[in-house]
Parts: sequence; structure tokens; C-alpha cells
Amino acid sequence: MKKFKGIFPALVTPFDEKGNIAPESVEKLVEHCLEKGVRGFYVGGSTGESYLLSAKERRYMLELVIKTVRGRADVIANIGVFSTDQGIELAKHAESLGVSAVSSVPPFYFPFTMEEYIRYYNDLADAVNVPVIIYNIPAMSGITFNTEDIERFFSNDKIIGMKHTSYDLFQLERILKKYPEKSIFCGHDELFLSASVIGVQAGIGSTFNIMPDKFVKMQKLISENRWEDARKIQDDVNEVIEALTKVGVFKGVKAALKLQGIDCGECRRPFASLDKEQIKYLQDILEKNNCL
Ligand code: MN9
Repeated sequence: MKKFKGIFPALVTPFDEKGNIAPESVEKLVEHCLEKGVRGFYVGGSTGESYLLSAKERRYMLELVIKTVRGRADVIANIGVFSTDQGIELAKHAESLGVSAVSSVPPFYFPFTMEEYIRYYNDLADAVNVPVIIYNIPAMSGITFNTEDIERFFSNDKIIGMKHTSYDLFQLERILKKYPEKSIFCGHDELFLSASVIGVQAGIGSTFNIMPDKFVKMQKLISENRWEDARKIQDDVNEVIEALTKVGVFKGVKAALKLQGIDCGECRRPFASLDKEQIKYLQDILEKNNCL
């Protein structure tokens, strides 16, 4: 069973001034992150505004990333959608492109039963030959899995891991202990060091788009048991994350990328543009923490 390790930016979906996907910016961002030492990319997640894209755009964005990466890193595609059949369709497309794994948020909006969620993930795993990664993100999906639910998902060998975007470190520790062979990703960048202390070896995050070098370095320091130095980096990135949460993380990440010279446009409506004051505020924090 493949075990993923390292830093995986949850890629933004770059748009041009007309609001269409911008292929040159995808390439620029991907190359920049690779140069900084990331090990893979998570495409079509929340940060990628996937639920503001058409299915055609989701496929196109993934195609662009795969074409740019050219096997130099792992690509994981979030194919999560509302229905099993639509999810399988996107998963098959992702598989045909050569992704390392597909991932999925549980189907949301309708309150399905846990049996239905279990069946959803097993159906997905049956439909493709690539491994499946659960996307656990209760704050956005509205669905909370308890530890026993996760154990039921993991009883399927084709479900090889989970992106844990939850502040529940107790649950995370229990899962890591019980499933050392599974790929468990820290999904909250502000918790990366804490998650590493209890054994996490991989992360998927929005802020890795703008601070890939910092997280790669932090992970290296952790591997050398240089915890104080690693803590200093987590302190710095948390200052940036705190500022991002004040202006809106996804809008803030795109504004930060523009300030860094990788123009990925703005988030789609109904997201609003940041105003001048918010951009100035963000710029000051980014400068202070050596991100510009
Ligand atoms: O992909 C991201 N989670 C969400 C993971 O989109 C909800 C994180 O990177 C957060 O944006 C970040 C800030 O809370 O940790």
C-alpha cells in the first residue's frame, strides 16, 4: 500500500481577468511549489473552489495540473460531488489521467445515513483502480465522522487514507495509532506541528500555496528532532494564517499569491474581492513574516 508523505498544496484554481481558468498561472504555481520541495498536489478541493466550478472545469483543471507535473509529484484529485454516479464519473476521468489517488468529501446537502456514506465510499473504491482517500471536513461538509465510522471506512483496503481537516487531535491520534499503514494528512495548516508530534507525516493545505518552503522546512526540522526551530516556523505561519482567516482564507490566499507575483485572479462570486485596506493589512503581515 502506497503511503503518502510530505507537503501537498491544496491548489487554488487560477482564473484570468475574465474569470476563466488560466493555464499559464496553473503552470507557474505548480512549478513554483515543486521548486520549493512539495511532494504532491491536492486538486479540486475547497481551496480550489471546486463547488464553484462546472464539472468540465474541474476536469480541465486536473488535466492542466497532470500535464505540468509530468510525474514529478503525486496528484490527488478530490472528486467529491452530490451523487455517487457523478462522483464515479469524475473519479474515472481522474484515473484515466494517471492520478495517484482520488479523494472525496462525503456527499453533502442531503442528510444521508452513515450506512449510505459507507456505501458511497465503497462504491467509489469498487469503481476505480486507484486508491481512495476520505476527505473529512466537518466544518464545511456538515458531516462529522466518529472514530468508529472511520474504522469502518478503513476496513476496505482500497480506502488508503484520510485528509483530516478537523481540530480533533484526539481522534487523529487514535486513527494514526490504529492504522500506521494508512496515509493520514493533516488538513489544518495551523496544526501541522501538533499533528506531526503525534505522528502525522503528510499535510494538505491551502496555505502551502503561498508558504510551501516554510512547511517543507518545518517538516525537515521535525524529522531531525529540532522541535524548537520547527515551532518558530509554526509561529510565523500561524501569524499569516490568523491574518488570512480575518480576511477569508481562500480570498486571502489568492490575494497573497498576487502579491507574490503569481497572479491567480480572485475567487468566484459569491466570494467578494478584498478591499484595499484588507490587502494592505495582509501585505504587512506577509512582509513581516518573510513571505514576500
Ligand atoms: O485544505 C484547508 N482547509 C479548508 C485544507 O479549506 C477548510 C486548510 O488549509 C485551511 O484553509 C487552513 C486554515 O484554517 O488550515
